[in-house]
Amino acid sequence: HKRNHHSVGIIGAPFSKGQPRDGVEKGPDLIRSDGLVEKLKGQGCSVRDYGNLDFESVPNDEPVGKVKRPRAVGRANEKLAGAVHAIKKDGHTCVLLGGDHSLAIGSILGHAAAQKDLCVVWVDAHADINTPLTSPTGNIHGQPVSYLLRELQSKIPVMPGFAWIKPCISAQDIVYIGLRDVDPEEHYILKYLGIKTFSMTEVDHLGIAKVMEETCDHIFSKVKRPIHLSYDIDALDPSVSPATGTPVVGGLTYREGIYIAEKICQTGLLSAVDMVEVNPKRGRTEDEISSTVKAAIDVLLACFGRVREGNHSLDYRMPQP
Ligand code: EXY
Ligand code: MN
Ligand code: MN
Ligand code: MN
Repeated sequence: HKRNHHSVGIIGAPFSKGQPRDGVEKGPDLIRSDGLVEKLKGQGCSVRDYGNLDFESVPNDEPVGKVKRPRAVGRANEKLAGAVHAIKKDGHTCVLLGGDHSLAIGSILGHAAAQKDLCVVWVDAHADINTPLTSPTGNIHGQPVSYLLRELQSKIPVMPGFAWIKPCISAQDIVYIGLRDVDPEEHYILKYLGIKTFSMTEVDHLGIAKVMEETCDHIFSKVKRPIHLSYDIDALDPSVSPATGTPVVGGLTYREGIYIAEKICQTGLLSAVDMVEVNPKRGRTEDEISSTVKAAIDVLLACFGRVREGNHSLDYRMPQP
């Protein structure tokens, strides 16, 4: 089976300053401690764990307009972009363990630096496409897509820590799945740019199988290209993954969440994955934390060849009586 011959490079980013809630920086170690590396190896992947990035604190990181902690977020992402670029140069599919979703800035820019013509599948309850000027909260985890899109470049003010950022994707290169909490300004941007979105309404209407078919039709409309999967655990319903900073009712079921990852894996074009917003401090019980971590790990395992029908090795022979 070629299917499971994935070479995976894991980078942890224990970073939380793209949003105000403590605990999301514990995501990488929590996901590792539940056996991610061992489980990936157990399903036939080769895995290199590049460890965690270490982010220096940034003094005097005053807001710029509404935007909170721009210098810390900018620098953390610059560092992450370098790490992701290096992991791609080493030939791996890159797995970013977050941390909050502001990290998609560095993850996608680092990926794009190594890999021309990538496309993005953004799985999230939220669109994360506010500009610094439309953001209702100033939290950068609600803004990463705005920095990445060429079409929005003229709407982005100059900010300290962000000078290195050059947009690397166009509006037609991103598809959203799972949306159900979109700000009015974000909705305007999505419509104005004609971005392909599958909100929970489309998931209900079409079913997840058709959503994935149409997602692939959209991203591969011209040519097959590498995929960056940016997976916010809050895309799943809070009954599955409650331990996250901004849970929203009415989300993807566990099965829909896994199906997305299985289908992306089947394309053979998965080139990088972000798994973000797992926050143990937002779980009210141990069960809420472990259910969230398990969902995150199961999505990642499905990204790298795990299938629910089960599998067996080619040289298996039944025991003779
Ligand atoms: N749209 C809101 C904002 O911009 O602050 C909420 C964003 C939540 C973002 C979460 C991580 O996906
Ligand atoms: Mn997000
Ligand atoms: Mn979200
Ligand atoms: Mn197999």
